[in-house]
Amino acid sequence: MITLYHGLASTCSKKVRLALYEKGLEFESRLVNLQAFEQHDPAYLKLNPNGVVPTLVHDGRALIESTIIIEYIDEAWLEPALSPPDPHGRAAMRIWTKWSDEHAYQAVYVPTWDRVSRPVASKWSDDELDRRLARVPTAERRERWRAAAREGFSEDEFWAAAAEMHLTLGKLDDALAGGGPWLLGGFYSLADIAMVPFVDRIIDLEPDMVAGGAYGAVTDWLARYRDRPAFEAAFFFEGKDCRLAAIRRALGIA
Ligand SMILES: N[C@@H](CCC(=O)N[C@@H](CS)C(=O)NCC(=O)O)C(=O)O
Repeated sequence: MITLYHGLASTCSKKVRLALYEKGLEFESRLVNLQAFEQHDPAYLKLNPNGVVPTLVHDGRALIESTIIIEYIDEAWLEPALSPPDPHGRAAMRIWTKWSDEHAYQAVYVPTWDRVSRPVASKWSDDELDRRLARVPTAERRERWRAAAREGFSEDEFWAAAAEMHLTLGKLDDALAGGGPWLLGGFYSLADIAMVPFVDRIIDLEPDMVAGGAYGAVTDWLARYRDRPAFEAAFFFEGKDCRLAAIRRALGIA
């Protein structure tokens, strides 16, 4: 039995949904409302001590960290294989998954939190903020929520994030420039799964970044992606609009 704790619009959750759907796996869905701080409920923290989504529970054992979860899915259910058969191909794939964790998502969270978390958190009184921060289990996330609630991001942080997003889009474009169709060439892999929520989030938040033919190979890759049934299922989960614009409307901050 598989249970997925996830966020509708969460990029890391989309990675895991995509891997599950590519394998044709059924799972029980437990949506976690991040803006309501459900990720810090004591019962959830027992599954994911970092207080973030996603968490996958398989046969009673909880797994955390989206990249580790998608690797687990690929190893636990062999067909269709989402990792190349040769060590060199696997290493090339892990360069992408490592980059996604250490650079791509670290950058795209800046406009994401500015657009969604900040409008919600900035309304909290000092007392409410203290109460909420007391439940955040890691110092890193406590600081993220505190900053979102108060001063927000600096100009320098916005510029650094934009530079990192452009760098990542350029790397993707170079990798796909030979015609792809996927990041490792003919083999569709966890590298594609790790990177596509990042690109989709940029189109959602900063469409100008990829407008006018900039990163044309990436745009073509995304168009190919949208034809995959697993993409539709993961990015429009149970028919719901999982883009940030929809979440902002639901929160009354659009
Ligand atoms: N490295 C973690 C990052 C998880 C993460 O940051 N999840 C975000 C949603 S994409 C989250 O739960 N944010 C809520 C919060 O930080 O309180 C992973 O890949 O699973």
